[in-house]
Amino acid sequence: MSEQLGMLEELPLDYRDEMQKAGIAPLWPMMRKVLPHGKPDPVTKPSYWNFNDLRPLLLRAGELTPVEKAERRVLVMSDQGRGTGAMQATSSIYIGMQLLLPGETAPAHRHTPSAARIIVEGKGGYTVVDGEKLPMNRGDLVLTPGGDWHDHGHEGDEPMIWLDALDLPLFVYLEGSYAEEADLQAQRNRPDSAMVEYLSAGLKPSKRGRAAVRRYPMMRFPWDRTEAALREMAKYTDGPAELDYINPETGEDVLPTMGFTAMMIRPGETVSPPLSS
Ligand code: 1HN
Repeated sequence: MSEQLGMLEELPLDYRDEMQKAGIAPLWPMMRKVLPHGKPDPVTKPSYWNFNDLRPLLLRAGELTPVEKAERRVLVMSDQGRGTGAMQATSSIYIGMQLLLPGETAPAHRHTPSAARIIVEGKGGYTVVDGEKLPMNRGDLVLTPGGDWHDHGHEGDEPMIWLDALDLPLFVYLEGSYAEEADLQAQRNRPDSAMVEYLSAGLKPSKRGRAAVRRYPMMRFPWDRTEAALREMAKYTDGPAELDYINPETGEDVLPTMGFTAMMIRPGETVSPPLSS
């Protein structure tokens, strides 16, 4: 059944006026817009951003805008379906590239959206999440769950560049997006939990005599481990090797709104990952 639904113009003018005054609208002329027939009708377009184009622009932002004037020095990847200036890459996901120069700090704040970072370039950077100092090494996946205080620092001598992914558009849509600001956090004087409690896959601290488990117990997934695991798995796998990042206490995706998978594709291989929910 796909007959045409009635249009607004078919309704008498006085009726349309009365409806407008009453603050109401008929559903049927808009029905297919909010409920497309048979399949979704996304605004989001496949988009491509080239790091070699983006990198010099990001480094120039480092010269033009001191971090104190930016809070976070980021260039945002705009969905081509929404056009220039769009603060989102898809309906629900924001991604951007952030630059922190040697000696700089980005002040603490916390917000309702969650963030995850993938480190692209540089050494000596770190982020502090809820008092835990998380080193940023190339390829690491670093989490900042919604509501956790976080600030960034840089003890190295070359620019740090990383990719930020946030569920920000979702929170904007829900009208629940906001932040609070503070000074830099005190850092606990110990390595992060990836180096202590969750050093080895398949092992977690015993339940016996233990304080409550944190909701996000592991907030850094070191790339050296992920890469070693992918390479080993690829030896015995036809097609691409794929590993899901999980919360080691629950086995669930690392964040409620965002999951991450590392994939190794051999030269010449092509893959079309299926849509999943
Ligand atoms: C944010 O807090 C960070 O903490 C990066 O590094 C990017 C984009 C939008 C809103 C908050 C960060 C962000 C952000």
